[in-house]
Amino acid sequence: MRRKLAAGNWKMNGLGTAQDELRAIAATPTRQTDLLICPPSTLLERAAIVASDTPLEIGGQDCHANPTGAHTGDISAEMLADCGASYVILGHSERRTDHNESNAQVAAKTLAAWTSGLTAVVCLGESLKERQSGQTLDVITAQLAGSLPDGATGENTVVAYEPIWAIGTGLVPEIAQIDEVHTILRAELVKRFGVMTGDAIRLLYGGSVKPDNAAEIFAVPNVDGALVGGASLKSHDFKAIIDAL
Ligand code: G2H
Repeated sequence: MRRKLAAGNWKMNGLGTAQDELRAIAATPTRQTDLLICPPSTLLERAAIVASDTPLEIGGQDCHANPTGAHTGDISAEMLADCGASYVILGHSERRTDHNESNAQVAAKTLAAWTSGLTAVVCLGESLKERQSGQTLDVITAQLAGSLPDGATGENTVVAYEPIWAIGTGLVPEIAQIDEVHTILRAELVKRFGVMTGDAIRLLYGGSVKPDNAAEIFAVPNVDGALVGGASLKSHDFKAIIDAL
């Protein structure tokens, strides 16, 4: 039985005052649900202090594939772990677009995350053009195959399906479209990693998840939670999404 995961991706948002929102999120009663917030790296250490002795886990939003070195502005998986992170988001479409990240680079970063004991939240999703031209399933299966190294398990990996056209737009795929993609992703995971492992890897949906659409999305059988952007910045909204899980 896969545990549900409510994950917040704060992207490039959050100053010191955001600790109040974190405190409120950390105090949410969770039952069967794991809670994760990925703040900007400037807030990681403070977030880890707020989260200590609570069910809230903290994660990074990216890491370098190397453990150390001359890479100005980058952060290694080991540094994230040193700050108190236990997860890292990798291959988010904003990184694939803004920083030209390839599937191979995402796979290398995923290996680095595992080496440092972090759980990788590996993101994938099709563009609107790919959706409209009927390429969605080919695109997401290729991204899954290329972005996940051998050795993925239910402990070290979470996969997040985020259609690019649904990110921050308020647009959400039809439930049948989410179901179709998650069913294919589950089948691909089982085919590659075997039934036990393929069934254990959690599949999140991401892209304009809000309190008013969360319950319907979470009712899809292979949706094990959500990767939430805008609606994770306000504890009131994020709590409503957690409650829908
Ligand atoms: C998709 C999501 C968080 P939002 O990027 O990963 O953002 O919920 O704002 O669409």
